Amino acid sequence: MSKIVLATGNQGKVKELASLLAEHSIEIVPQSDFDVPEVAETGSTFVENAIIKARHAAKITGLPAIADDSGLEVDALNGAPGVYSARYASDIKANPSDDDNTNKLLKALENTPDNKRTARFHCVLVYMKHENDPTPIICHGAWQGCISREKQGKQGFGYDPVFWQKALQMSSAQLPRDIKNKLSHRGQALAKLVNKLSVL
Ligand code: ITT
Repeated sequence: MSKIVLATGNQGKVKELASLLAEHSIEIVPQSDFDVPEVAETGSTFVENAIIKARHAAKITGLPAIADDSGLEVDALNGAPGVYSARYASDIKANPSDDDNTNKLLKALENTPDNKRTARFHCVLVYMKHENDPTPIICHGAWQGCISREKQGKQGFGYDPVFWQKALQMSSAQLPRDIKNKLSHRGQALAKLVNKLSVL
């Protein structure tokens, strides 16, 4: 299989996807190697945004591309922050950090009881052979958890410090990396994608 460009500027995603793909004979090049600029994520679904990012990277590099659009769905917030997960606290601060977003989430759930703090991460991965690929491969993974009251753990990125795994009594920022990669929304979506790519 030829080189594939990884259409993300998020280093947390690059690390996880690269370590998962290293087990397969798929050669991935991060889009930063080609100076691919950011593209506006104007879709209202993970699927639309992942297609926008994959198409953009494929157009600029001339290579097949894989994009990841992901986010956190919190039941007590009617599904927010959802597709806006990376920009959740942008009403408070321009270009919010992971910490800004997580603090806003903890505040929004301040009065939510423990049994109503259920949430899940979603990840949609899209593979496009070229910018005009009419049949992108689309794979979805979801990972169930709940939102803790405090941040715990230093690994991972985004909302990992508050994404609590009850069965393991750990946040996803405390899980060993290989365990997160096995369980996570991204790990699940990537396992499906690798399977589909292997039959191309
Ligand atoms: P790219 O668009 O460049 O890929 P991004 O961070 O803007 O990077 P998204 O629009 O897909 O990506 O937003 C995903 C956000 O969802 C991410 O910034 C985190 O806040 C959150 N998120 C997704 N997967 C996560 C994970 O495994 N752990 C923690 N937070 C995660």
